[in-house]
Amino acid sequence: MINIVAGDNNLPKVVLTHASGASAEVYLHGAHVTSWVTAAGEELFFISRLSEFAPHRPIRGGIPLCWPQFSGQGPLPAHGLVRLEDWELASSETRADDSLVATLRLSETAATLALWPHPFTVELTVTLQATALTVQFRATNTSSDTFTSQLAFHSYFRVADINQTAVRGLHEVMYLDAMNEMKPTLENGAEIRFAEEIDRVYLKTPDTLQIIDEAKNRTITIEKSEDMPDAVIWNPWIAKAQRLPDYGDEEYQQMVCAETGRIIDPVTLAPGESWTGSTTFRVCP
Ligand code: TA6
Repeated sequence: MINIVAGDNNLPKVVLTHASGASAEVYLHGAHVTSWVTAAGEELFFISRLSEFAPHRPIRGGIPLCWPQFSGQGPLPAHGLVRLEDWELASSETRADDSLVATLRLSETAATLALWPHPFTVELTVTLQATALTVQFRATNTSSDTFTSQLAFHSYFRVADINQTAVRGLHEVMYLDAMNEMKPTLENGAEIRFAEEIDRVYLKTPDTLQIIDEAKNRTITIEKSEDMPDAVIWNPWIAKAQRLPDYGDEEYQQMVCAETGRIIDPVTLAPGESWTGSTTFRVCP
């Protein structure tokens, strides 16, 4: 079942409820996925208890969409424009295999044109199955000029205890270390564990990453299915957590960002051209 209901601060959200009991929620604000719940009722995404749900403000947690710019890698607001705008629900359907599909759409607005003078249409398609969630982003250049853009799904996963959490799949992959002036560095660990702020952009990564939540005996597998060469691993740890106004001081203990995207080699689109990137998340158990 797919319907639109009033969410936090009365912002509209699309609720997908799968026949298995699994569910997901995506706010029209920013086409922001804020929840993915297992059939057993376990929430898999992190949302800060201090997150704003307000016009032109980002939601802290879930899957912020970073487009056309990642982080501060350009002149636009951090992580670009589209997570700050109100999208529309373009279509929704229940497929023969019981998967639920909702597509949200946004075209340029006065606010985006004021900062980035390019007409565009972007779509986010969310597909919910019993033990998987897929997000697919499609950008189309509807202008008469060429433009270049980055895309990242800035996914915040909930974990029981960051001290019992590991990320696997990035062994011997090069990363740019945001904690060391973006210095190119080789990942020499078979897994990444956390004891300080980690903020790394991994380049040309394998198509599958895993988050191991040892305390919950749970694995989330991240499959980068279409043109998503890069991955970002981030935990703010203590000092940065205390500096973020929409993030609880202690919340670094219950989350890890494992992001996927096209960051280092941005996409250049000629007029009329489109680009698509997608990622599938699977949970076990
Ligand atoms: O993806 C990691 C990162 O770029 C970090 O540097 C940190 O700034 C994080 O994103 C959160 O960004 P935000 O603008 O949502 O506070």
